[in-house]
Amino acid sequence: MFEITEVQAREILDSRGNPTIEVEIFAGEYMGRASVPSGASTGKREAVELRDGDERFHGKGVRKAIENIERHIAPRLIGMDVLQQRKIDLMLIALDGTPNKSKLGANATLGVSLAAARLASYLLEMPLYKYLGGTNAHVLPVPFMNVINGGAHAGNELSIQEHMIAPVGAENVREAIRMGSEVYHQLKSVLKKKYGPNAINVGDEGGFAPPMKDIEEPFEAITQAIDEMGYSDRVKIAIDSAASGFYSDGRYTVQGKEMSAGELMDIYEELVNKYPIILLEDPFAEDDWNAFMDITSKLGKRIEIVGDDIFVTNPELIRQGIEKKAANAALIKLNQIGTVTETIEAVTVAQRAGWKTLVSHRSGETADDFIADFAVAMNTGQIKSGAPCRVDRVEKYNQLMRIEEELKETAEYGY
Ligand code: 2PG
Ligand code: MG
Repeated sequence: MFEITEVQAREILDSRGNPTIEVEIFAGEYMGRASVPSGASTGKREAVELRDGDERFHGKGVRKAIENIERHIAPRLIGMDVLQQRKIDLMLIALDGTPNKSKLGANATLGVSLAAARLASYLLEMPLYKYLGGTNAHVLPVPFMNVINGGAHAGNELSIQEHMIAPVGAENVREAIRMGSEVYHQLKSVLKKKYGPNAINVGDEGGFAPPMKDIEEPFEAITQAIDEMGYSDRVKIAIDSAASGFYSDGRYTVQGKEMSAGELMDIYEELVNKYPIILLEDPFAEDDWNAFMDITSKLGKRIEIVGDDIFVTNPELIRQGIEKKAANAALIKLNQIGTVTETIEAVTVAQRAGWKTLVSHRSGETADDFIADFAVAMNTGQIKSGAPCRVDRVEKYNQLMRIEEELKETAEYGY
Protein backbone atom coordinates (compact mmCIF):
# COMPACT_ATOMS: atom_id res chain seq x y z
CA MET A 1 0.00 0.00 0.00
CA PHE A 2 1.15 3.51 -0.85
CA GLU A 3 -0.74 6.10 1.10
CA ILE A 4 -1.59 9.45 -0.46
CA THR A 5 -0.17 12.16 1.78
CA GLU A 6 -0.86 15.40 -0.07
CA VAL A 7 -2.82 16.84 -3.00
CA GLN A 8 -2.13 20.09 -4.80
CA ALA A 9 -3.89 21.78 -7.69
CA ARG A 10 -3.15 24.93 -9.63
CA GLU A 11 -4.27 26.96 -12.60
CA ILE A 12 -1.96 26.69 -15.63
CA LEU A 13 -2.44 27.66 -19.29
CA ASP A 14 -3.40 25.32 -22.11
CA SER A 15 -2.29 25.48 -25.76
CA ARG A 16 -4.90 28.12 -26.58
CA GLY A 17 -3.80 30.27 -23.65
CA ASN A 18 -6.86 29.42 -21.57
CA PRO A 19 -6.59 28.34 -17.95
CA THR A 20 -6.77 24.68 -17.05
CA ILE A 21 -6.02 22.48 -14.04
CA GLU A 22 -2.77 20.83 -13.09
CA VAL A 23 -2.86 18.37 -10.18
CA GLU A 24 -0.05 16.92 -8.09
CA ILE A 25 -0.60 13.96 -5.81
CA PHE A 26 2.06 12.94 -3.32
CA ALA A 27 2.92 9.74 -1.47
CA GLY A 28 5.71 10.90 0.81
CA GLU A 29 8.40 12.33 -1.43
CA TYR A 30 6.98 10.79 -4.62
CA MET A 31 4.76 12.91 -6.80
CA GLY A 32 2.51 12.25 -9.81
CA ARG A 33 1.48 15.24 -11.91
CA ALA A 34 -1.14 15.57 -14.62
CA SER A 35 -3.06 18.29 -16.43
CA VAL A 36 -6.43 18.43 -18.10
CA PRO A 37 -7.22 19.29 -21.74
CA SER A 38 -10.22 21.25 -23.04
CA GLY A 39 -12.38 21.01 -26.16
CA ALA A 40 -13.82 23.69 -28.46
CA SER A 41 -16.37 21.59 -30.34
CA THR A 42 -17.79 19.93 -27.27
CA GLY A 43 -20.67 17.47 -27.25
CA LYS A 44 -23.61 18.59 -25.15
CA ARG A 45 -23.67 15.34 -23.14
CA GLU A 46 -20.01 15.62 -22.14
CA ALA A 47 -19.22 15.71 -18.45
CA VAL A 48 -19.18 19.31 -17.20
CA GLU A 49 -16.00 21.35 -17.38
CA LEU A 50 -16.31 23.69 -14.44
CA ARG A 51 -15.41 27.30 -15.23
CA ASP A 52 -15.66 30.27 -12.85
CA GLY A 53 -17.66 32.57 -15.11
CA ASP A 54 -16.30 35.68 -13.42
CA GLU A 55 -14.18 38.51 -14.84
CA ARG A 56 -10.85 36.63 -14.75
CA PHE A 57 -9.74 34.97 -18.00
CA HIS A 58 -12.97 35.98 -19.76
CA GLY A 59 -14.89 33.74 -17.40
CA LYS A 60 -12.72 30.70 -18.08
CA GLY A 61 -10.89 30.58 -14.74
CA VAL A 62 -10.85 27.22 -12.95
CA ARG A 63 -10.54 28.37 -9.33
CA LYS A 64 -13.84 26.74 -8.35
CA ALA A 65 -12.70 23.37 -9.66
CA ILE A 66 -9.41 23.80 -7.80
CA GLU A 67 -11.29 24.65 -4.64
CA ASN A 68 -13.32 21.48 -5.11
CA ILE A 69 -10.08 19.50 -5.28
CA GLU A 70 -8.58 21.17 -2.23
CA ARG A 71 -11.67 21.34 0.01
CA HIS A 72 -13.71 18.31 -0.99
CA ILE A 73 -11.57 15.76 -2.82
CA ALA A 74 -8.24 16.05 -0.97
CA PRO A 75 -9.61 15.23 2.51
CA ARG A 76 -11.11 12.00 1.09
CA LEU A 77 -8.06 11.16 -0.97
CA ILE A 78 -5.45 11.59 1.73
CA GLY A 79 -4.87 8.24 3.40
CA MET A 80 -6.17 6.24 0.43
CA ASP A 81 -3.94 3.70 -1.32
CA VAL A 82 -2.85 5.24 -4.61
CA LEU A 83 -2.59 1.78 -6.19
CA GLN A 84 -6.37 1.47 -5.93
CA GLN A 85 -7.22 3.48 -9.06
CA ARG A 86 -10.71 2.06 -9.33
CA LYS A 87 -11.49 2.79 -5.70
CA ILE A 88 -10.21 6.35 -6.09
CA ASP A 89 -12.33 6.91 -9.19
CA LEU A 90 -15.44 5.39 -7.60
CA MET A 91 -14.90 7.72 -4.64
CA LEU A 92 -14.74 10.70 -7.04
CA ILE A 93 -17.93 9.59 -8.81
CA ALA A 94 -19.78 9.10 -5.51
CA LEU A 95 -18.53 12.38 -4.03
CA ASP A 96 -19.73 14.23 -7.12
CA GLY A 97 -23.02 12.38 -7.13
CA THR A 98 -24.33 13.80 -10.42
CA PRO A 99 -24.62 11.98 -13.78
CA ASN A 100 -22.32 14.49 -15.48
CA LYS A 101 -19.80 15.57 -12.80
CA SER A 102 -21.49 18.95 -12.60
CA LYS A 103 -20.88 19.31 -8.88
CA LEU A 104 -17.11 18.87 -8.68
CA GLY A 105 -16.37 19.44 -12.37
CA ALA A 106 -14.97 16.75 -14.67
CA ASN A 107 -11.83 18.86 -14.98
CA ALA A 108 -11.36 18.48 -11.21
CA THR A 109 -12.07 14.74 -11.13
CA LEU A 110 -9.99 13.95 -14.21
CA GLY A 111 -6.95 15.89 -12.98
CA VAL A 112 -7.02 13.86 -9.77
CA SER A 113 -7.66 10.57 -11.54
CA LEU A 114 -4.79 11.06 -14.02
CA ALA A 115 -2.32 12.25 -11.38
CA ALA A 116 -3.14 9.23 -9.18
CA ALA A 117 -2.45 6.81 -12.04
CA ARG A 118 0.82 8.50 -12.81
CA LEU A 119 1.97 8.46 -9.18
CA ALA A 120 1.08 4.77 -8.89
CA SER A 121 3.17 3.96 -11.96
CA TYR A 122 6.17 5.85 -10.50
CA LEU A 123 5.85 4.09 -7.16
CA LEU A 124 5.80 0.71 -8.86
CA GLU A 125 8.63 1.81 -11.16
CA MET A 126 6.50 0.71 -14.04
CA PRO A 127 5.82 2.54 -17.30
CA LEU A 128 2.34 4.11 -17.27
CA TYR A 129 1.09 2.05 -20.24
CA LYS A 130 2.03 -1.14 -18.41
CA TYR A 131 0.52 -0.04 -15.11
CA LEU A 132 -2.77 0.77 -16.85
CA GLY A 133 -2.82 -2.02 -19.41
CA GLY A 134 -0.89 -4.89 -17.86
CA THR A 135 1.48 -7.26 -19.53
CA ASN A 136 -0.45 -7.43 -22.80
CA ALA A 137 -0.13 -3.68 -23.54
CA HIS A 138 1.87 -3.82 -26.76
CA VAL A 139 0.03 -2.20 -29.70
CA LEU A 140 1.45 1.09 -30.96
CA PRO A 141 -1.43 3.03 -32.47
CA VAL A 142 -1.69 4.44 -35.98
CA PRO A 143 -1.38 8.22 -35.56
CA PHE A 144 -4.23 10.09 -37.23
CA MET A 145 -2.66 13.48 -37.89
CA ASN A 146 -4.86 16.48 -38.49
CA VAL A 147 -3.06 18.37 -41.26
CA ILE A 148 -5.81 20.75 -42.42
CA ASN A 149 -7.88 22.47 -39.74
CA GLY A 150 -11.33 23.99 -40.22
CA GLY A 151 -14.57 24.41 -38.28
CA ALA A 152 -14.22 25.62 -34.70
CA HIS A 153 -10.43 25.14 -34.79
CA ALA A 154 -9.52 27.65 -37.48
CA GLY A 155 -10.32 31.10 -38.80
CA ASN A 156 -11.05 29.87 -42.33
CA GLU A 157 -14.26 28.90 -44.09
CA LEU A 158 -13.93 25.12 -44.08
CA SER A 159 -16.98 23.41 -42.55
CA ILE A 160 -15.22 20.12 -41.92
CA GLN A 161 -13.14 20.45 -38.75
CA GLU A 162 -10.34 17.94 -39.31
CA HIS A 163 -8.66 16.51 -42.40
CA MET A 164 -6.30 13.81 -41.18
CA ILE A 165 -3.60 11.60 -42.63
CA ALA A 166 -3.08 8.06 -41.31
CA PRO A 167 0.14 6.19 -42.19
CA VAL A 168 -1.55 2.79 -41.90
CA GLY A 169 1.06 1.12 -44.10
CA ALA A 170 4.08 2.06 -41.97
CA GLU A 171 6.19 -0.69 -40.41
CA ASN A 172 6.15 0.83 -36.95
CA VAL A 173 5.15 3.99 -35.13
CA ARG A 174 8.52 5.68 -35.62
CA GLU A 175 8.20 5.28 -39.37
CA ALA A 176 4.54 6.35 -39.26
CA ILE A 177 5.48 9.58 -37.50
CA ARG A 178 8.28 10.24 -39.98
CA MET A 179 5.94 9.68 -42.90
CA GLY A 180 3.34 11.92 -41.30
CA SER A 181 5.89 14.68 -40.82
CA GLU A 182 7.11 14.34 -44.41
CA VAL A 183 3.61 14.56 -45.84
CA TYR A 184 2.86 17.52 -43.56
CA HIS A 185 5.87 19.44 -44.89
CA GLN A 186 5.14 18.43 -48.48
CA LEU A 187 1.59 19.70 -47.96
CA LYS A 188 3.04 22.97 -46.73
CA SER A 189 4.74 23.56 -50.05
CA VAL A 190 1.69 22.37 -52.05
CA LEU A 191 -0.48 24.88 -50.18
CA LYS A 192 2.03 27.70 -50.46
CA LYS A 193 2.33 27.27 -54.22
CA LYS A 194 -1.39 27.07 -54.80
CA TYR A 195 -2.81 29.50 -52.24
CA GLY A 196 0.05 31.79 -51.27
CA PRO A 197 1.87 32.41 -47.99
CA ASN A 198 -1.27 32.91 -45.86
CA ALA A 199 -2.31 29.31 -46.53
CA ILE A 200 0.34 27.93 -44.22
CA ASN A 201 -0.90 29.57 -41.04
CA VAL A 202 -1.93 26.89 -38.60
CA GLY A 203 -5.08 26.23 -36.57
CA ASP A 204 -5.61 25.01 -32.99
CA GLU A 205 -4.33 21.49 -33.67
CA GLY A 206 -1.23 22.49 -35.62
CA GLY A 207 -2.69 21.70 -39.04
CA PHE A 208 -2.75 24.30 -41.83
CA ALA A 209 -5.79 26.55 -42.05
CA PRO A 210 -5.86 27.59 -45.73
CA PRO A 211 -8.46 29.91 -47.21
CA MET A 212 -10.29 27.18 -49.12
CA LYS A 213 -13.84 27.47 -50.42
CA ASP A 214 -14.79 24.03 -51.73
CA ILE A 215 -15.23 20.87 -49.65
CA GLU A 216 -12.91 18.89 -51.96
CA GLU A 217 -9.97 21.30 -51.92
CA PRO A 218 -8.35 19.94 -48.74
CA PHE A 219 -8.53 16.40 -50.09
CA GLU A 220 -7.00 17.45 -53.43
CA ALA A 221 -4.09 19.12 -51.66
CA ILE A 222 -3.55 16.25 -49.20
CA THR A 223 -3.65 13.50 -51.87
CA GLN A 224 -1.23 15.55 -53.97
CA ALA A 225 1.19 15.77 -51.03
CA ILE A 226 0.83 12.04 -50.32
CA ASP A 227 1.40 11.17 -53.99
CA GLU A 228 4.42 13.45 -54.29
CA MET A 229 5.97 11.60 -51.36
CA GLY A 230 5.24 8.27 -53.04
CA TYR A 231 3.08 7.13 -50.13
CA SER A 232 -0.27 6.59 -51.85
CA ASP A 233 -0.41 2.92 -50.84
CA ARG A 234 0.63 3.54 -47.28
CA VAL A 235 -0.90 6.82 -46.12
CA LYS A 236 -4.69 7.14 -46.04
CA ILE A 237 -7.11 9.94 -45.17
CA ALA A 238 -9.60 10.43 -42.32
CA ILE A 239 -12.18 13.10 -41.56
CA ASP A 240 -13.68 14.56 -38.42
CA SER A 241 -16.61 16.63 -39.62
CA ALA A 242 -17.66 17.61 -36.08
CA ALA A 243 -21.03 18.04 -37.76
CA SER A 244 -22.86 19.22 -34.63
CA GLY A 245 -21.04 22.49 -35.34
CA PHE A 246 -22.83 23.08 -38.64
CA TYR A 247 -26.22 21.60 -37.77
CA SER A 248 -29.35 23.44 -36.81
CA ASP A 249 -33.06 22.53 -36.95
CA GLY A 250 -32.48 19.32 -38.85
CA ARG A 251 -30.37 20.97 -41.56
CA TYR A 252 -26.63 21.05 -42.25
CA THR A 253 -24.83 24.10 -43.65
CA VAL A 254 -21.76 22.94 -45.52
CA GLN A 255 -19.53 25.49 -47.28
CA GLY A 256 -22.38 28.00 -47.11
CA LYS A 257 -24.97 25.64 -48.60
CA GLU A 258 -27.87 24.35 -46.54
CA MET A 259 -28.81 20.70 -47.00
CA SER A 260 -30.54 17.65 -45.55
CA ALA A 261 -28.78 14.70 -43.91
CA GLY A 262 -29.46 12.73 -47.10
CA GLU A 263 -27.70 15.29 -49.27
CA LEU A 264 -24.75 15.36 -46.89
CA MET A 265 -24.69 11.56 -47.01
CA ASP A 266 -24.34 11.77 -50.82
CA ILE A 267 -21.39 14.14 -50.42
CA TYR A 268 -19.66 11.69 -48.06
CA GLU A 269 -20.27 8.83 -50.43
CA GLU A 270 -18.70 10.81 -53.27
CA LEU A 271 -15.71 11.79 -51.15
CA VAL A 272 -15.17 8.20 -50.03
CA ASN A 273 -15.37 6.99 -53.65
CA LYS A 274 -12.97 9.62 -54.89
CA TYR A 275 -10.32 9.84 -52.15
CA PRO A 276 -8.54 7.20 -50.02
CA ILE A 277 -10.72 7.89 -46.98
CA ILE A 278 -10.77 5.18 -44.31
CA LEU A 279 -12.58 6.87 -41.44
CA LEU A 280 -15.39 9.38 -40.88
CA GLU A 281 -15.79 10.84 -37.40
CA ASP A 282 -18.99 12.68 -36.43
CA PRO A 283 -20.30 12.82 -40.02
CA PHE A 284 -23.63 13.95 -38.58
CA ALA A 285 -24.79 15.89 -35.53
CA GLU A 286 -24.91 14.39 -32.05
CA ASP A 287 -28.74 14.20 -32.07
CA ASP A 288 -29.06 12.82 -35.58
CA TRP A 289 -28.94 9.14 -34.65
CA ASN A 290 -30.93 8.14 -37.73
CA ALA A 291 -28.35 9.62 -40.07
CA PHE A 292 -25.59 7.84 -38.11
CA MET A 293 -27.45 4.54 -38.48
CA ASP A 294 -27.94 5.21 -42.18
CA ILE A 295 -24.31 5.95 -42.95
CA THR A 296 -23.16 2.97 -40.88
CA SER A 297 -25.36 0.63 -42.86
CA LYS A 298 -24.24 2.21 -46.17
CA LEU A 299 -20.51 2.68 -45.58
CA GLY A 300 -19.78 0.80 -42.36
CA LYS A 301 -18.46 -2.26 -44.15
CA ARG A 302 -15.89 -0.22 -46.08
CA ILE A 303 -14.75 2.38 -43.59
CA GLU A 304 -14.79 3.28 -39.94
CA ILE A 305 -17.69 5.40 -38.70
CA VAL A 306 -16.57 6.97 -35.43
CA GLY A 307 -18.88 8.58 -32.88
CA ASP A 308 -17.49 11.45 -30.80
CA ASP A 309 -20.11 14.04 -29.77
CA ILE A 310 -22.82 11.39 -30.11
CA PHE A 311 -21.29 9.03 -27.50
CA VAL A 312 -18.99 11.39 -25.53
CA THR A 313 -16.95 8.45 -24.13
CA ASN A 314 -19.99 7.48 -22.09
CA PRO A 315 -20.27 3.67 -21.70
CA GLU A 316 -24.08 3.89 -21.62
CA LEU A 317 -24.30 5.90 -24.85
CA ILE A 318 -21.77 3.60 -26.52
CA ARG A 319 -23.97 0.63 -25.51
CA GLN A 320 -26.95 2.33 -27.14
CA GLY A 321 -24.86 3.00 -30.23
CA ILE A 322 -23.90 -0.65 -30.45
CA GLU A 323 -27.51 -1.74 -30.10
CA LYS A 324 -28.70 0.69 -32.78
CA LYS A 325 -25.69 0.10 -35.05
CA ALA A 326 -25.18 3.86 -35.08
CA ALA A 327 -21.42 3.56 -35.74
CA ASN A 328 -18.68 0.94 -35.72
CA ALA A 329 -16.13 2.83 -33.62
CA ALA A 330 -15.98 5.21 -30.66
CA LEU A 331 -13.79 8.21 -30.07
CA ILE A 332 -12.22 8.14 -26.61
CA LYS A 333 -11.53 11.33 -24.68
CA LEU A 334 -10.81 11.04 -20.96
CA ASN A 335 -12.20 14.47 -20.11
CA GLN A 336 -15.56 13.76 -21.74
CA ILE A 337 -16.35 11.35 -18.92
CA GLY A 338 -13.99 12.50 -16.15
CA THR A 339 -12.16 9.48 -14.69
CA VAL A 340 -9.66 6.89 -15.91
CA THR A 341 -11.87 4.01 -14.72
CA GLU A 342 -14.93 5.14 -16.69
CA THR A 343 -12.78 5.71 -19.77
CA ILE A 344 -11.43 2.16 -19.51
CA GLU A 345 -15.02 0.95 -19.28
CA ALA A 346 -15.95 2.93 -22.41
CA VAL A 347 -13.08 1.33 -24.36
CA THR A 348 -13.96 -2.12 -23.04
CA VAL A 349 -17.64 -1.82 -23.97
CA ALA A 350 -16.70 -0.80 -27.51
CA GLN A 351 -14.00 -3.43 -27.95
CA ARG A 352 -16.26 -6.27 -26.71
CA ALA A 353 -18.73 -5.40 -29.47
CA GLY A 354 -15.96 -5.62 -32.04
CA TRP A 355 -15.83 -1.85 -32.41
CA LYS A 356 -12.64 0.09 -33.00
CA THR A 357 -11.66 2.87 -30.63
CA LEU A 358 -9.72 6.02 -31.41
CA VAL A 359 -8.04 7.70 -28.43
CA SER A 360 -8.09 11.46 -28.82
CA HIS A 361 -6.54 14.69 -27.59
CA ARG A 362 -8.62 17.88 -27.25
CA SER A 363 -8.15 20.99 -29.34
CA GLY A 364 -6.98 22.75 -26.16
CA GLU A 365 -4.07 20.66 -24.87
CA THR A 366 -1.11 20.76 -22.52
CA ALA A 367 2.25 19.03 -22.79
CA ASP A 368 0.81 16.10 -20.78
CA ASP A 369 1.25 12.91 -22.81
CA PHE A 370 -1.07 10.63 -20.81
CA ILE A 371 -3.12 9.63 -23.88
CA ALA A 372 -0.09 8.09 -25.60
CA ASP A 373 0.36 5.60 -22.75
CA PHE A 374 -3.38 5.15 -22.49
CA ALA A 375 -3.72 4.17 -26.16
CA VAL A 376 -0.97 1.56 -25.80
CA ALA A 377 -2.44 0.33 -22.50
CA MET A 378 -5.78 -0.33 -24.16
CA ASN A 379 -4.30 -1.73 -27.40
CA THR A 380 -6.65 0.57 -29.33
CA GLY A 381 -4.42 0.65 -32.42
CA GLN A 382 -5.49 4.23 -33.15
CA ILE A 383 -4.77 7.68 -31.73
CA LYS A 384 -5.31 11.25 -32.88
CA SER A 385 -3.24 14.06 -31.48
CA GLY A 386 -3.33 16.73 -34.17
CA ALA A 387 -0.65 17.63 -36.67
CA PRO A 388 2.98 16.49 -36.34
CA CYS A 389 3.69 20.07 -35.26
CA ARG A 390 3.51 22.11 -31.99
CA VAL A 391 4.69 20.67 -28.68
CA ASP A 392 1.18 20.15 -27.31
CA ARG A 393 0.56 17.78 -30.26
CA VAL A 394 3.94 16.12 -30.86
CA GLU A 395 4.62 15.26 -27.22
CA LYS A 396 2.08 12.46 -27.57
CA TYR A 397 3.69 11.17 -30.77
CA ASN A 398 7.15 11.43 -29.23
CA GLN A 399 6.04 9.41 -26.23
CA LEU A 400 4.77 6.67 -28.58
CA MET A 401 8.25 6.39 -30.08
CA ARG A 402 9.75 6.07 -26.58
CA ILE A 403 7.28 3.32 -25.73
CA GLU A 404 7.99 1.48 -28.98
CA GLU A 405 11.69 1.59 -28.21
CA GLU A 406 11.06 0.14 -24.77
CA LEU A 407 8.81 -2.67 -26.01
CA LYS A 408 11.38 -3.64 -28.67
CA GLU A 409 10.38 -6.71 -30.66
CA THR A 410 7.24 -7.27 -28.60
CA ALA A 411 5.71 -4.05 -30.03
CA GLU A 412 3.11 -4.35 -32.75
CA TYR A 413 2.00 -1.46 -34.93
CA GLY A 414 -1.51 -0.65 -36.02
CA TYR A 415 -4.65 -2.71 -35.93
C1 2PG B 1 -12.77 16.53 -31.74
C2 2PG B 1 -11.82 17.29 -30.87
C3 2PG B 1 -10.37 16.89 -30.98
P1 2PG B 1 -12.41 19.41 -29.56
O1 2PG B 1 -13.82 17.06 -32.14
O2 2PG B 1 -12.57 15.35 -32.01
O3 2PG B 1 -9.85 16.95 -32.25
O4 2PG B 1 -11.99 18.65 -30.93
O5 2PG B 1 -11.41 19.08 -28.55
O6 2PG B 1 -12.46 20.88 -29.93
O7 2PG B 1 -13.79 18.89 -29.20
MG1 MG C 1 -14.48 14.98 -32.96
